[in-house]
Amino acid sequence: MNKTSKRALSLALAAGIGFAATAALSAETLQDVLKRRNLSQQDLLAAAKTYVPTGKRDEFVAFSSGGQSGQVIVYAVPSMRILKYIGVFTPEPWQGYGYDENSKAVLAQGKIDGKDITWGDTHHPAISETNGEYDGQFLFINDKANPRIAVIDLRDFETKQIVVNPIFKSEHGGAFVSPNTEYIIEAAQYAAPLENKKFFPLEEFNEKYRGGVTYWKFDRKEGRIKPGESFSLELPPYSQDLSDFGKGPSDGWSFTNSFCSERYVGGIEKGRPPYEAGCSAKDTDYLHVINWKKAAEVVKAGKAKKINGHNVIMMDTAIKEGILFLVPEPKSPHGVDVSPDGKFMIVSGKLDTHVSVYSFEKIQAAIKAGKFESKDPYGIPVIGLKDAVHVQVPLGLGPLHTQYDSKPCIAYTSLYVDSQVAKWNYCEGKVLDKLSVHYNIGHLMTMEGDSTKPKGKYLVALNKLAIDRFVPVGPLHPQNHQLIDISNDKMQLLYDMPLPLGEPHYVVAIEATKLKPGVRYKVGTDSRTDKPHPGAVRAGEERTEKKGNKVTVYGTLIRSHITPETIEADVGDEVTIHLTNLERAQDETHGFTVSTYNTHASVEPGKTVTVKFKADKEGVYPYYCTEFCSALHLEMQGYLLVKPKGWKPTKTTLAKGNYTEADYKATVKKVADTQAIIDSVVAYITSVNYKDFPDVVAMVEDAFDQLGKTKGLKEKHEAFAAKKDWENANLWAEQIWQYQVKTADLGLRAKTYLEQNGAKKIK
Ligand code: K7E
Ligand code: CUA
Repeated sequence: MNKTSKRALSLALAAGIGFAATAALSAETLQDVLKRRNLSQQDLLAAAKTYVPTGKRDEFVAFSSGGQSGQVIVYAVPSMRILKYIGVFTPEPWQGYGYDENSKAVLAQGKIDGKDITWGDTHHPAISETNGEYDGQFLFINDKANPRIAVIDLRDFETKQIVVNPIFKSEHGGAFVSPNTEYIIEAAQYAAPLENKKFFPLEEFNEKYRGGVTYWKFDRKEGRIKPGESFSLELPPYSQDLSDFGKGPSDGWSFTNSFCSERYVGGIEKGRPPYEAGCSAKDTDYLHVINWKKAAEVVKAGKAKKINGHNVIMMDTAIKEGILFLVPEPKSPHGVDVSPDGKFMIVSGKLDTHVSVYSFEKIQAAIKAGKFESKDPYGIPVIGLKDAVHVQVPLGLGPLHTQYDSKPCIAYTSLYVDSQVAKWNYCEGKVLDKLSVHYNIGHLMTMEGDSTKPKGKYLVALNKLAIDRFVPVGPLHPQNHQLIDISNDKMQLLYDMPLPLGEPHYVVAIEATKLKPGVRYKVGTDSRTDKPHPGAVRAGEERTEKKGNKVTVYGTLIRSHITPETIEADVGDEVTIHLTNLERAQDETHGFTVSTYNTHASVEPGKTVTVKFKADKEGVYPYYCTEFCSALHLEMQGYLLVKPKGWKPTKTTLAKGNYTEADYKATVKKVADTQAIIDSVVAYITSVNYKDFPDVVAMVEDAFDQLGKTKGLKEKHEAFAAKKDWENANLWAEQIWQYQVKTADLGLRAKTYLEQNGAKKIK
């Protein structure tokens, strides 16, 4: 019997209720539940494999692309509980993303030709790597529609940077990182002229339209991409698809597959066969094999051309320098995935039943021997398929993407048309197991499954269609992420998770223990630049300045008040409000909004955020804290007073509350009673080994911090009482009580925590 049930028992006994009676009242056996809910033993097993009881945590954290939502979705494996949405390319009100000035500055980096682009088609997230292993420091994600890439810092899960690709009009083959995150790769999809705002008719497609691949230089120390040190390769106008970096023996090389090497231009409305026919007519397309380390040297040697201010290695240079090769791949391929040991590249043919396993060793041997079967129309040497392939394996209909197991040679490939996952051995070319999924799987993901050290255990199938899996919610269905147990020979389907926020193309998962996010910022930090915020102030330094038609507020937030509580402006003024959250306690976030001015800030402990607007409407506008932060959260409020031109006050005093001496005395008694409760809680906490619990130590610190704010208030209310000013005397005494309530709240939370986590008496 554990402690809690022992305690429950003793309470029950104390209350005079027999144990048997309690059991009869509450207990339904496992068998009863299985029967009532119509569950099988297999269901029970699946539930046991995914259930994470309260107080326990998941083993892996998954970062899913948010598809058309332009965001990232964070969920946990195996419970499949959603933990967070991260605003990336799209404004996200909860985080104030796009509603405060600091995050607006990040979104503004994603403007193209001066235009705001407030959505994104996110496809492939990538976690930063050290020696080919996930290190949990940064996350990158691409926007296919408007060729951009974003950097998210995993210390606070916030988007820090958006960079626009200077030469592409679309971008599908990113983000994938090199084994030490020196570069992030991004490949174009729809060929277009590389020079901005250049028009060429489709008749000049073969000559003037181009594809390409971009290598973004990442500065890990600064946590930002360096556009000036980044470069691209001009590629033929094939539809470059996905990419992957080599590792181990293939480190220094990258691989980008392609489709529509037919270079077909459609025109169904003019009676031409459509793109889908013209782009899949040939039996093979091309895998691009690129020596990126040498390409970086070619750029350093000044052999790149500047296009739109960006370094581009032109195809003829790439051919001359020996950094670009092609290998045929069957048929309308999708996905290229390098094996954990870096020896093989696996490519699926969407319209073929095979996957092709390319051998890096064979590719290198052909390059060294100068053994090419032909050249493509642009003069790029083509290595023969048989000179590059290790094995081709028939897996099923519509193979797309491949992920790896912790066991050597074991891979999992998604079969779109078959709606299955195939488990197979890529060294020997043998199919081992197949499992049906629901329905039409796109990507799939194993734990750290594209790193050098996959963790095995679980696989998530990212199904494009859900059809009948969930309670219907109208014609637009959620996506279905299915969790699969891969720890045994046979795969077992465990769980269906609806993902109702866009089409997540890809997801990556990392061991939860590798993530080390903070719980607070250094006081006064601009979280979007990671630098001190110029508008930050400490307690007691709050002020409002007015210069001409500019009102600037340097304010603070702490349970449960906003300083200042009134902001005055004349109509037409530009109002800038800097707010610093002075809390140090974990999870004590305050929000801020002003009625009808379309602003919102999420101000986590230590953060400073700015909201700014033109007070162009005279009137009275409440502002308030938007996070339920404390018992008196609803009172965390103030007024923005926008005065009409030439307005003069006629009444100069505020209404009084008519408090009496009796009210004052009642409040003073309430304060004394509450102090007695606090004292008893403190006595308990200090009687046990609370210092062994860091979370409790933080709560105790915070509690004393709250209590410390009552300093001087007793003298204040007593001085007003001596003058018989019962209003001020009573309200200042009430303020003491407010701090006491917060102290008691924290103290009780700490006490409960200690009781539930086995604190021991020390005296
Ligand atoms: Cu949907 Cu990776 Cu964009 Cu395949 S891609 S499914
Ligand atoms: Cu602060 Cu609600």
